[in-house]
Amino acid sequence: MKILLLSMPDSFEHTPTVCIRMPNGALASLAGNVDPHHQVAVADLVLAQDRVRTTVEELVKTMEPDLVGLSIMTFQRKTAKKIIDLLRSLKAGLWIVVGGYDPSMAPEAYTGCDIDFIVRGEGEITFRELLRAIENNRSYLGILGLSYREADRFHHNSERPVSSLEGSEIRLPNRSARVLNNYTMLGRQVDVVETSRGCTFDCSFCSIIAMRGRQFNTYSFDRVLADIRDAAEHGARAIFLVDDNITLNVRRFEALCQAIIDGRLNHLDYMVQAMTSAIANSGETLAPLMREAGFRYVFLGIENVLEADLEFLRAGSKNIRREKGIKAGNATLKAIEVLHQNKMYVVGGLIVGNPGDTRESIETNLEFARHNVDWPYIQHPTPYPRTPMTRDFRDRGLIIDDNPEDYDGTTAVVRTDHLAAEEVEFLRWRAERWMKIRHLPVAFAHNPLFVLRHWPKMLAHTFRGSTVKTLLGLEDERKAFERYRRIRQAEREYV
Ligand code: B12
Ligand code: SF4
Repeated sequence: MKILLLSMPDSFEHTPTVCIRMPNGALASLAGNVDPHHQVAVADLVLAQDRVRTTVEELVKTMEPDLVGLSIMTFQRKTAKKIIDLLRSLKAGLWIVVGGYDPSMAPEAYTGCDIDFIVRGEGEITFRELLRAIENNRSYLGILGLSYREADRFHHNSERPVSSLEGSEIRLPNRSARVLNNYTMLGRQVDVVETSRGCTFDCSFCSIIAMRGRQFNTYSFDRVLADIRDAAEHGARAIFLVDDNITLNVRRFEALCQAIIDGRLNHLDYMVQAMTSAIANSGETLAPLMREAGFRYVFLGIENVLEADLEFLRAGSKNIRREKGIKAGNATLKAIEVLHQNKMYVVGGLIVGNPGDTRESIETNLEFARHNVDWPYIQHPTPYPRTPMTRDFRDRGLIIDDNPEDYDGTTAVVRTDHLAAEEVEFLRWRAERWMKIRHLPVAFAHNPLFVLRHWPKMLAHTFRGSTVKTLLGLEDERKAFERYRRIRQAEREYV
């Protein structure tokens, strides 16, 4: 069969496509796990953000796929539906499959669309079995994790248990299937690699709990190194380890860093997500190894610097610092210190706009970010389907926006008990732009040609909505904020 796999073009505030265009790891993994006689093409539409319609038209015309698969996050739902309509208008008799976080967590949002299948949860095995069933005209009934159309309704098969990732059940991704190129992380070709899946914590805002249960599964180092080598052979000079929580097992992470060094793969730049507690409590041994292995940016899940907010986010325990095994306060400052001592940069993940938040509590977090993180990644709590947080916000009547396309993390869609959603967003927007430009010299030192060529566009993106008058303080910043919101709204029309 001829199979076309698409990821959605929608991007969000903190990953502007001028500097960050990441491949979707799911699609290459699916491509690597179908039976070898299929012809598969992977197209990340974030690489064609300004020409989505023509790109899809061209791909369908040249490839004439039998089946198209779409990978979708919640904030991409509206775009996905438009692409589904476009595909239907381009080719009759096409099978359309949706998968990823949104169809898995909210399949009911897709049963009314003109699609044939929903793959819920992990996709590799389900998708492989689905293709075999279609080819051989067999029943879909036994395929775990699959929902399929049956007469005028959808039948939902039982859930598929998560894979242990042991052995060779899940094969390496197929990066050669990618038909668009120009992935970048500040001018360096970037790729994504997984070393584990899942997490045993239960932060209230995170989709991973409902997606995989509180389980942590790991790939062997041989497989991980082979995957990194494959990414490098396909041109990558920067690797994002997309594990949900690689720091759950610090000793394993240390051994992995050592394996990267021994495997002479430490000439690449690495990025990773980490818990503050793991970095603070094991930093002395872990951080130097990370540095030697090539880690450059660490996304720290700080979430919030106030205890009451951490409690609401259920993120207290992953932010605890211990001394000789005894709780000794919040781990954040210590984690940042250790990373900085080892010459790594901190991408500070914070969530402001929680139910109890006041102007002062939000300002406290923004002030913290201003002084301590290298690149702010500040978001608002977003009620994604089936997260514990969503139930909480709904029960308290705090959700003010039900449009999934606004659920991009930097649009405030919930209010607090004390502040309107728009005010929360304004406070973040006003502070964050200035924090971001401080990182420009570091980016320049590492990738001078890229920054020289693109700094006007980078600044234009960061300050969109603002004019010289705004920057000189001759105009009320709220006017610029209004313009920014209108621009952001218009940007969401990708198709
Ligand atoms: C890496 C990552 C990123 C990276 C790279 C994104 C990319 N290009 O793929 C970056 C940092 C850029 C990013 C940004 C964002 N992300 Co993100 N990200 C992740 C993370 C950590 C891992 C995703 C991954 O690669 N997993 C490995 C692959 C193999 O697994 P997978 O994606 O789950 O795919 C499997 C199945 O879902 C299924 N599947 C997926 N697609 C398809 C398609 C078909 C056809 C089929 C059959 C099956 C299938 O099969 C796959 C293989 O088993 C997840 C998870 C987490 N715990 O935090 C969040 C996550 C996906 N991100 C999320 C969000 C919200 C975002 C942002 C909007 C904001 C944010 N929180 O940072 C932005 C927007 C991105 C953009 N396009 O601009 C949410 C999505 C929630 C939701 N309900 O939509 C997650 C779940 C985190 C969370 N908050 O819980 N993200
Ligand atoms: S520690 Fe990270 S991956 Fe684990 S539940 Fe919390 S946010 Fe999700």
